[in-house]
Amino acid sequence: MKRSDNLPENLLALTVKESLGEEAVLLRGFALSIDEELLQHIADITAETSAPFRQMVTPGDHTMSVAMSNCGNLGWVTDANGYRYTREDPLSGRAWPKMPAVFEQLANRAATAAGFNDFKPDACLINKYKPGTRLTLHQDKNEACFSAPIVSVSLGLPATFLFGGSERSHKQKRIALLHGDVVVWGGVSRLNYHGIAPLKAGVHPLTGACRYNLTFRLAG
Ligand code: MD6
Ligand code: FE
Repeated sequence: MKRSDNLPENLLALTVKESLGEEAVLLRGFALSIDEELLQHIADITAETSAPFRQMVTPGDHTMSVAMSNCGNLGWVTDANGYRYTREDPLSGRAWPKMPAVFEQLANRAATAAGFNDFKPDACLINKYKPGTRLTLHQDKNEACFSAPIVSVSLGLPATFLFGGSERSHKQKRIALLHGDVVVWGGVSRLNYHGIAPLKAGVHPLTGACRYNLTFRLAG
């Protein structure tokens, strides 16, 4: 039996919620019971013959330090033409890999635990961080509608999450995100600025010298 066969019970029973602000919560260890299954899916999706990790280029011609891929009906991309969602992977010209059922179920359960019912993501951005890589402060605003929450899953090396307010200048909280943690935010916090501080060196027993992040969104 795969561990996701008892996903709802596993996930809901173990929830410890920490508030990060209005309508923003950290579910400590929420994905821990299915960590290996999630990592196997990430490996399959990002295999050389599927949708491999790549460092995308911003419209300002800056190569992102974080490597990215996607699964689901829509995938987030950036290039000289801007930030947007596409149905096809620009590297292969094919549709992005299908979102595994266990990903969708995890995102839906986490959203429910955070107070957002009926979340059905159509996009899953997969981020890979090596030591020293970072994600500068940004808002997630390329989605067609901001009424759905965002669900973000951390795997592997720990990271420091920077969580600010509705303006870039607002003071940021610094939150340690550990293997298996899930962050959910929406509502009044949906457009808050956030980022990831440069990843510290380390080795995780399941991922080696890296951190993965899955970000689920309703993009289209
Ligand atoms: C990361 N996450 O955790 C990057 N965005 O690697 C994000 O940019 C993010 O965690 C929106 C909501 C949650 C997130
Ligand atoms: Fe983001």
